[in-house]
Amino acid sequence: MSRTTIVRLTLAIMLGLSALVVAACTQVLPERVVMVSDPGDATSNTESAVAAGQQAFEETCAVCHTIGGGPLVGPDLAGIAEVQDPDWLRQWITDPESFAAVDADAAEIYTGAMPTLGLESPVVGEIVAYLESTSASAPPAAALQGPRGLTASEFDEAANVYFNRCAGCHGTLRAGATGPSIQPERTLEIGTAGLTTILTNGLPGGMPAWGEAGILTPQEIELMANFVQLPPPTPPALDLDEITASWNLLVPMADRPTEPQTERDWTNFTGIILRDAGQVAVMDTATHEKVAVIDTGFAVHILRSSATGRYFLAVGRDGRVTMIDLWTETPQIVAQVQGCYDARSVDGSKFEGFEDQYIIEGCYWPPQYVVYDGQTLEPLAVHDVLSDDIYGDPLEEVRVAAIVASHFDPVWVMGLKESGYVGIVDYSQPDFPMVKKIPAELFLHDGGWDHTGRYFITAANAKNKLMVVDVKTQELVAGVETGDTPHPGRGANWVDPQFGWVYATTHIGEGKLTLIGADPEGRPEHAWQVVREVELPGTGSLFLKTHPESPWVWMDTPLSNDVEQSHQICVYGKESAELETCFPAADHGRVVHFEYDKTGQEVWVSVWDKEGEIIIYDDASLTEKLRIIGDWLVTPTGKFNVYNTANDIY
Ligand code: DHE
Repeated sequence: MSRTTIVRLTLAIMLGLSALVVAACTQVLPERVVMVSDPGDATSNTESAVAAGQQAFEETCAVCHTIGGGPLVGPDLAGIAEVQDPDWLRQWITDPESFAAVDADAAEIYTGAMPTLGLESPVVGEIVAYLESTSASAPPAAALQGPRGLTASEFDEAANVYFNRCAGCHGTLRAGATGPSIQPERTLEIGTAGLTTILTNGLPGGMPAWGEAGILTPQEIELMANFVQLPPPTPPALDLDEITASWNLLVPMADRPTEPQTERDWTNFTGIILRDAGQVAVMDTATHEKVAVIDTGFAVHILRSSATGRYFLAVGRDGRVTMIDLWTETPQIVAQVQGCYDARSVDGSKFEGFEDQYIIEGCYWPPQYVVYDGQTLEPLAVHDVLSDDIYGDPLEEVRVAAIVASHFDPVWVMGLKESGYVGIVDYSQPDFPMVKKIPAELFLHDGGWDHTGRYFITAANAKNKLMVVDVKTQELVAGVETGDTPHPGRGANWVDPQFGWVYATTHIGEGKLTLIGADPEGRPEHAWQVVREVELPGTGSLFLKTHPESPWVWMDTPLSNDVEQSHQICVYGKESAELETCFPAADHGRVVHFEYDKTGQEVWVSVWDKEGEIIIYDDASLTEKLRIIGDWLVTPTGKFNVYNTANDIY
């Protein structure tokens, strides 16, 4: 095999690999890296150009590449100019995507992982000059700098930052899922300097620019660059006795009202998560009035409504479940419990005869689910979910992702992220066992029901697919490739004029709304296949939402690299089957997540910011009705209407 072929193959493999491992992470994304440099005599291969090119390389390219230090996210580029001429390199570095469209060599290695960095032409020239000065046979660059020892308090501080900022994407044990594995085998290869650059500037594909965004200080970045090269601490287990010890029944059943004490239509209340305040605001949706702001604890992630709608169930990233009673004159907490150290999902029992009887919490850590009494949150059972993945690879961490409650069977259905199984828990059986594990795909994240409530549709982020599970037969029926990192939230269901019932998702990694056929009985020829793809301006979409009474589908792009796009809302017309409009909804924060009122006439959207807002739109005319602002609206994210959430209307 010629050296050219070897280098090309290495490039192809490494870039392909990086596309996989640099999966998107649903938090703050880096701004595009733009080099600021004095162009000087840039195009000539002079010493000063080489020196400037080396500096530019270290500031920009060294995030993914080394010269003589071995592959990182991308290949080792020592001597690359011996196989690709300078003009080729210049075009590749300037705009790899456009170049791949016209050049066969570039097309062969282009996977989308190499970003367009927005470098000015003289800077590109300097980098090429530097690459030309390197040689494949040159002695390797200085050895990578490994981690320094951390004091016990530094280690604890780093573990805390890791939990808050990193664990959601990279996993508690750092084995990766939404983001790549960052266990020492990999991080030691990158070294302290490379990790510092990555943590500061982010990576294309979703790694946030923690430093650039001002979220982590340089000291914290230094700490984290060292911490992630050391073995991860072993997180503790949490057994039923410990969970029971955390249980706090604030209002026993005997002291609760037997009928609603409020004059308001509590079935139309909307709960708003005030993420960084650790609070939930309960709104009277009909009057737009704030009814209560309730302290629920650290970084509340989602709310779900119990089957009757009487209780809001909040789950925080500290694994705490909070039960809020909406029948009291003012909504109030009636019970709290901590079943996990880290969690994202909670739901109630919804099958007839079991309404409000049980509650399930899915843990990110430890790998387990916990079942509680549906009125008091008394812990009843805890079950381990750790297993090999669907391909037989052993795992040390399996996180419970989305959970949905069936309306037709006494079961909860859950995505088991790292293992790729969909688990079915039967709550009509003693001890609430997982009765079935259906192999689906890696790594399962969010999802919801189809329009009939028979099929659970969930995103397998790492494979760019929606997986469809028939909960009636307890079988996987399809895996549909939809685009780069589908993120449906709970998804959206409606009748398409040509294809009948469809289910839809937007994507984190590309600007696209994808509709799949979802009527296997009426339209089997389209079932579980992509029937429409609609281009959206901007990547980084997290949520879409519709309502049976609405002609529209609302979509956000809060994680777009483009600040303007992170402020926008896009609306798709169900009847026209076209993108109706995209418009800026705010001039600050990130515009995220939609919820309808009970009747489907209003849409509420959050401006996720310290100075947060809730914007209320008239759905029919797409016009703004009201903008709620106030000191109490700190980082509003998800919103959950009682009626829509209890009845799975989306
Ligand atoms: Fe979420 C749903 C996990 C980041 C807001 N989020 C979910 C679900 C999971 C999940 C598993 C499905 C729960 C269910 O249906 O039972 N989210 C994660 C993560 O692991 C991730 C990527 C990183 C993390 O560390 O948390 C993440 N999520 C975010 C955000 O950055 C958001 C925008 C704000 C936040 O709270 O951090 C966010 N996630 C939400 C919301 C939902 C959600 C609002 C519920 C959507 C719905 O309509 O039901």
